[in-house]
Amino acid sequence: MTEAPERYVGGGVPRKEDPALVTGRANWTDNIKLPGMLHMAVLRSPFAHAKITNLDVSAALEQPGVAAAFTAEDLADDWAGPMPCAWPVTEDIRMPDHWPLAKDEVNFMGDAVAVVIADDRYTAQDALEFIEVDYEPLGVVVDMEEALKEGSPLVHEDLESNESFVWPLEVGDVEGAFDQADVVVKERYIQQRLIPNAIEPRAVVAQPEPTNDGITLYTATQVPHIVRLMLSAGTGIPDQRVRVVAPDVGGGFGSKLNFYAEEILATNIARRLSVPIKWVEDRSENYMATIHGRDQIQDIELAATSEGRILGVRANIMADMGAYMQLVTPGIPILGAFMYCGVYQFGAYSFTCTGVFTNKTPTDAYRGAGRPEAAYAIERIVNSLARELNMDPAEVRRKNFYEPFDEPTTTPAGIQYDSLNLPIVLDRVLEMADYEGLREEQRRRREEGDPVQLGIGFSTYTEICGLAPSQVLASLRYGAPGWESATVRMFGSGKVEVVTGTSPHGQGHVTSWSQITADALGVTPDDVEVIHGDTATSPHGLDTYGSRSLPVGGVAVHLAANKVADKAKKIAAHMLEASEDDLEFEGGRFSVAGSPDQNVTIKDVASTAFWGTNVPEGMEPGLTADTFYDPPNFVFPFGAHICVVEVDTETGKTRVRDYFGVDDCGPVINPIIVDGQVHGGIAQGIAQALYEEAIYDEDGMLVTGSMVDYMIPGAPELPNYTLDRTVTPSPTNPMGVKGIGEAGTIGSPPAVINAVIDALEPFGVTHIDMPASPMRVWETIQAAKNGGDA
Ligand code: MCN
Repeated sequence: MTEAPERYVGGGVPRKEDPALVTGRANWTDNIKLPGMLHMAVLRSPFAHAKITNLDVSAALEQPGVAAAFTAEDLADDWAGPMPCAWPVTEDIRMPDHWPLAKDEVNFMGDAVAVVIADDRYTAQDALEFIEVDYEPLGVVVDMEEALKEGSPLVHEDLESNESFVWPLEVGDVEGAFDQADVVVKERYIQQRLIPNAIEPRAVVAQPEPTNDGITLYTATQVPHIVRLMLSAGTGIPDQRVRVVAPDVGGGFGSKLNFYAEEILATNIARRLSVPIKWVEDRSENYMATIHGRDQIQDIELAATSEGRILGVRANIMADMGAYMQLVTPGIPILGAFMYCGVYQFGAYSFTCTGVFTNKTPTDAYRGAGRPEAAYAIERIVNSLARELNMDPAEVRRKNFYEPFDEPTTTPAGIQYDSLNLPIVLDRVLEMADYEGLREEQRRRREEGDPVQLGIGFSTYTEICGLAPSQVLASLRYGAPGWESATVRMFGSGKVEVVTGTSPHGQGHVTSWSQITADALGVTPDDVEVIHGDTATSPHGLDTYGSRSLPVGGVAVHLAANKVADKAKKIAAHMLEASEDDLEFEGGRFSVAGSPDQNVTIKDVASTAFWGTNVPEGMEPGLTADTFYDPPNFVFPFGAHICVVEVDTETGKTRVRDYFGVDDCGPVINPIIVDGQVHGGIAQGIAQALYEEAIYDEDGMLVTGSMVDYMIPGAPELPNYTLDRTVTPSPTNPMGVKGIGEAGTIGSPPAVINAVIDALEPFGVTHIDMPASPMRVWETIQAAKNGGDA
């Protein structure tokens, strides 16, 4: 393979995406205006669980400007079956039928009941008021433990239980490990429910194609290729006539890794009425009807020796599915199944996950998806072990770390980590934070009885990302392969077009893929155009989630670009009448070793390949290469974080004073982008730890239904991060790269909560749940002062 010296990879190339974004020239789905386009509004259930005893849209139809209105019954023949769940994690999983519009019964507040189509959005929205619906309320269950009790209301009567599945994993002699242990620590953690808040809510424009009975769907999605598959299966339109376009997408954080009812409804109605249909979610619909994240109860036990060596871990998880399965709902906790052993080497591990239905919005992927939960549980309980043994939390971690390795190494959960070097990240973060100095300050403030106490919290994490190998995904019953595809084309001008199957929505793939291609072909990033997010121009792809884009899709670009460089070298050798082996390639120029005057640029070669006049005999003209890349393993970024908080013990308010992180995602393509990903990721983790929580009342009403009640932190709540990196290449892929898109969100919540608990140690506090809001912290302090009673 031709390897050009790297010029742009690793450099801080400014994001090519940003000028359009910051000057308002981005092309959001809501900017799309098509001739004859009508607008859709969705009537949603105000009840968490009810029978629909009467539904009549006729008065809505009489409103001026209203073109149509539909119920589930009206559209019954337009869609092949219930909405798909692509990850039925066990063979005997219970899954309810989930229709784009509820049939006879609604199962959560926000469930779609009927739609109105009108000339404009406001008319459609107003006409919803004229739809007559009678509901007969049914019993509601919002709490997972209640849901599993005998006699509890059933979310779906026909399933005969609120238990969806039980997914077990056991490796090694777990009983034996716990029998032998000197110390057993047992704790329960609550992963509160979270609401993803992408800046751009969901939006859809469906455009029927009268000439071939096909459909074009513009949708604010992370997964246009997966949406194409689903639309084709549900409508029966052959997939080559289904075009799905993800225009500029304003964030997703997992919530747009899905296939939603509104995508189906807009498609079906556009085909029925033969006009384009637009639907744009408003923020309160977003809170009710786009998926939620987390919502788990974690019972975790850890067995150790009196010296602090871990012998075994048992994790029993309950995961709230909400009322239905969305695209990968049941698989989300299973993504964490292999990660509750964290960065520690020991012999015995068991994990069980019970999936539970409740009358709430369905859960699904939210940044980290399964891995933040696992990292939180193990990083909290390791801290508790340190407390139990009166050891320093850094030392107990170090004692159980893997020795550094750079070849695949089997973990207690039976998978293989690719490469880890934990001591260097821990040493570096301790040094950056001046750990000794912090402990000294803490001692002093404790002695002085300072009402504002200092807390220092650790997290040493790894995570599983780069979601691929197709065979492994299939063995986990995941409903999609894991490869990624790329095409690299060099035109006669020497300019380059890269077609990628990834679908960026904030991650800067255009810049990163341009850097990778520029280095392989000796051009500049500005010479490279990256095409993505449109199944017509980028037909093969499996999209963006699970921090897979660089370790799978970026590697595919690298491989395709190098194939092009290899062909260019053959043509250059022919042009120079030299042997290929004697050619050197530097700065976009092929020259004969020892005779630098004999040279051609890759642009000359591109022109020659285009004209087809001087290519080696038997070689096709043109400079194009395709790649499908399916890696042999996942990748495992890792890191060590220290969070420093000040907790006002009189008001309960926590301030994150400093945040130190050393992360390792292998070689970095673009440090500006990686810093941005880590910053955003940590912010989202701090948000979970201290601020955000979706709350339902006992009737299943979403109490935190807007940004007024759902506390999203802003810049004033967040510290300046002090970050560094180490570079431990992955043996999984030829670039050695690991993903970074979720690492910050995975590493940070336990660091923050461990810091809050550390600050409250003088009060004897050993536990607090997320979010550690001022009220919760204050109540915890009062309870500790009263000997445990709140
Ligand atoms: N990168 C790099 N060097 C590395 C690793 C990554 O330069 N060693 C760069 C990549 O080239 C790419 C970016 O970092 O430009 C992220 O790459 P990767 O880690 O492969 O993650 P993905 O692109 O697959 O992004 C998915 C990830 C996920 S799962 C969520 S959720 C998330 C996240 O990205 N949602 C985001 N980051 C987000 N950022 C924004 N702005 N908006 C979202 O919705």
